[in-house]
Amino acid sequence: MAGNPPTDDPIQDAPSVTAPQHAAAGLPAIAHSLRMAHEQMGVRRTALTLLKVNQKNGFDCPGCAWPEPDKRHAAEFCENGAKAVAEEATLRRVTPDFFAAHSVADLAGRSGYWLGQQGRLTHPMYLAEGATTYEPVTWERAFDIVAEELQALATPDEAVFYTSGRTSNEAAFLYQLFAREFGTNNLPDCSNMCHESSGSALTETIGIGKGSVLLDDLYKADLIIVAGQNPGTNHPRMLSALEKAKRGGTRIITVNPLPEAGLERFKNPQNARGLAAGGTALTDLFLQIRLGGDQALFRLLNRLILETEGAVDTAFVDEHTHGFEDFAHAARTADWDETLHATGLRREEIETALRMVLDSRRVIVCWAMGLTQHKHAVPTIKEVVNFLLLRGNIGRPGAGVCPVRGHSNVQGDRTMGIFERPAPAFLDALEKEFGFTPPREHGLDVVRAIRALRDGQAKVFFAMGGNFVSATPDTDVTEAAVRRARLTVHVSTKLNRSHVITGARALILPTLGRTERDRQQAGDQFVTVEDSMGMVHASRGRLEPASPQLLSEPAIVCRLARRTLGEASPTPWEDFERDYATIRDRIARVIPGFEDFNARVARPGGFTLPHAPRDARRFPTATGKANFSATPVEYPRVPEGRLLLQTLRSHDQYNTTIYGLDDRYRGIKNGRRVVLLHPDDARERGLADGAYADLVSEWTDGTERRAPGFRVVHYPTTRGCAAAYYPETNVLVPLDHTADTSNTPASKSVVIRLEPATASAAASAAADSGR
Ligand SMILES: Nc1nc2c(c(=O)[nH]1)N[C@H]1C(S)=C(S)[C@@H](COP(=O)(O)OP(=O)(O)OC[C@H]3O[C@@H](n4cnc5c(=O)[nH]c(N)nc54)[C@H](O)[C@@H]3O)O[C@H]1N2
Ligand SMILES: Nc1nc2c(c(=O)[nH]1)N[C@H]1C(S)=C(S)[C@@H](COP(=O)(O)OP(=O)(O)OC[C@H]3O[C@@H](n4cnc5c(=O)[nH]c(N)nc54)[C@H](O)[C@@H]3O)O[C@H]1N2
Ligand SMILES: [Mo]
Repeated sequence: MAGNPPTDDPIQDAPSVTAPQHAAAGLPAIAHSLRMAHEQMGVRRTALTLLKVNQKNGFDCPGCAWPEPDKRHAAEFCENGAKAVAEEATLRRVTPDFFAAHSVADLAGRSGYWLGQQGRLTHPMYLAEGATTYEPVTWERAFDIVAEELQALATPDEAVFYTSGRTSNEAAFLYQLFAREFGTNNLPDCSNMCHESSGSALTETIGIGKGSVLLDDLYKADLIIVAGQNPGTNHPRMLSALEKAKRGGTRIITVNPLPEAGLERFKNPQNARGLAAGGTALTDLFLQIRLGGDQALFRLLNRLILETEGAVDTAFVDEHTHGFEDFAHAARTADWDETLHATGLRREEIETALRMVLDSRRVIVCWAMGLTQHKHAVPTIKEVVNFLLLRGNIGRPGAGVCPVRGHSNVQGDRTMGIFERPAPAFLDALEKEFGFTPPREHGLDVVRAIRALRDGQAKVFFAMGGNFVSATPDTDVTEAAVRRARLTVHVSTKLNRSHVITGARALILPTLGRTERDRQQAGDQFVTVEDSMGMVHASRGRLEPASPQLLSEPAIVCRLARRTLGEASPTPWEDFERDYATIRDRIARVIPGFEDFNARVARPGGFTLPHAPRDARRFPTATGKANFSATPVEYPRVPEGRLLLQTLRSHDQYNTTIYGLDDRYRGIKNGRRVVLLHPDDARERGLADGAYADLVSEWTDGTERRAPGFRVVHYPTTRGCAAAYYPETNVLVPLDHTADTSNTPASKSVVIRLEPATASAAASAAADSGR
């Protein structure tokens, strides 16, 4: 039997702390994932479900976007993939009775953890204007309400259509088609908060906003640099790939303010070496950088490469690149002392790294949120590209850029046109295929959408998945903004805070998850996804849906489109709902690389999308070459007595979904309101390990934001750099604190001061439990 959801809430946030671990996975990971799976699904369903994850005839893990190896294990999942599956395949249910028993105000006082643990949504629910509880509603009435509000808008640009990254290619393609036929490019997505900076930097420099390596390249690399990423928690299957690379002789440099256990040593639960013996040490060189110091680090490496006789691949630079001279001048004149100070490293460490780079013919740089969520994230990633271009490390085996994506189909959603700034060629193709005129003006990204809601310029907020109010910055501002909407609509699998911070009217539309059977008139359907390396493959759910009322995401879009656009729409929405193969036929005609989509995706394992720099050293940029960038080095300046805070994930969460209250590898148990501080930074402030402090962020306009009652943990982080979990700390991130160009919230670089706690930890957890 599965266990019951927790009844006590506000949660007792009472963290207990032991020393951080130095290895990830191993037997405890298996035990932990099975325990969580059994709690949610019971024993039988656990066995049935987990064996289907990431198999060629199974479903794509709803966890991360890391690709599957060609030769699969019987259990091709990881501890955190198992938790993601258990969350979705849980036997717990949120029924109309549940909503009758809990008013919206009651639910708004609960923690995100408690809300998520209540189980799967079973019925479409409606909150009428002025009502205090959600009531069940028919699908027909629900679509009428949305259509009514959309048609009442002064312009289509008063609607916002948000997407989270789990949505399949088919659903995403239909959703953007609907939004554009309706008349707006307001298609913000979670990518705006995630790898937007990577997309911006890569498009400008190599001509395509995606990574240039395949899984096999990792095994061929001489050196892999993992910067700003914690794969032990967020991409655990990447550790198997790094282990395999290591055993073939690859060396690894890790760049991170925190010593992350998974990168130190990996005990692969899929082999005897990992289970019985000590596992594999992964990192050869750990560069414990200051937050935001990565551009400076790569600039110094670049300067040293330029100063080393014969180190530059001049043949590649001459033939394939543009802007070398300007860049080389900027790098050669980089001020050593200041740039070194920005990294927080010693010169010897950088020289050691340089020797490893010069010893390596093939180099890959992997990165995630530690690089993308800074004010100068785009120049930072451009400097990484400079570094790779210098030695010809793009467009040959074992070398390249590897931005490691988050959500399992976030990359595919972009490919399908979920983007507020679509390329003209994409809109031309839509116009030609579907015979309507898509809007050309750029739409709103996440931060701009919040401003538009705040200022009354957006009135209908529709979300295809995700948890908008908890994932976005500046919680108080964002919640107030969303409350100004006429209508908020969420297509969701599980209850979350965005369902209870509503516009005047609100709808919850419950949908199928990846694990579930999707039956339509033409028979059982599958959907497709694209992983972080541009591989497209099918995903087929097998479980009976959580409730007979659920509609699939494609069906929801098709019905809403028919109801809203009416007879005038030239699009065969009914056919699309009946048979998803007809959607793929259209995708094949609109999106390059998807030719013959249905036939190619039927092959086991799917197919790889073309990538000009990777495949042919062709760079589809404005200059027709790969562009060097000569941007000035930036780094966060921290006023006297202040610290820089990064907001990150614990081991027991999936973004805003909290699986549990432990962060095992970091030695934290039973609580999330912790702040990790360097012991000297803590002592200077008179804060013993176990003391409680408020985090107060200071913004340039003089405003302050407070997150009360965090337990201080003395932790081996870089001096001056603190860390605490998101989403609890989103209240501290100002809406206007974003990356240049990409407009991504700079969630890894928030200036804070610490103050002795104003209330006891339990009281502040309770006060703040709604987050
Ligand atoms: N289990 C699980 N899996 C997930 C997710 C999840 O929440 N849970 N989320 C998914 C999503 S959407 C995403 S985007 C990814 C996120 O994957 P990650 O990017 O690994 O996630 P974060 O926890 O934000 O970790 C950021 C890492 O960068 C480091 N870092 C922070 N700032 C800096 C810096 O300035 N420089 C350097 N060099 N390092 C820095 C931090 O110490 C930390 O190790 O994971 C995906 N997979
Ligand atoms: N401070 C700070 N803020 C951050 C970050 C950070 O590092 N620090 N990270 C940012 C990043 S990288 C990201 S990607 C965003 C994440 O932002 P989002 O993608 O908006 O948030 P999630 O928590 O992933 O969304 C979880 C919800 O998705 C719904 N869901 C799950 N599966 C499905 C499905 O199959 N279909 C549908 N329709 N719904 C589903 C469930 O209802 C669940 O409650 O947060 C960002 N915010
Ligand atoms: Mo993400």
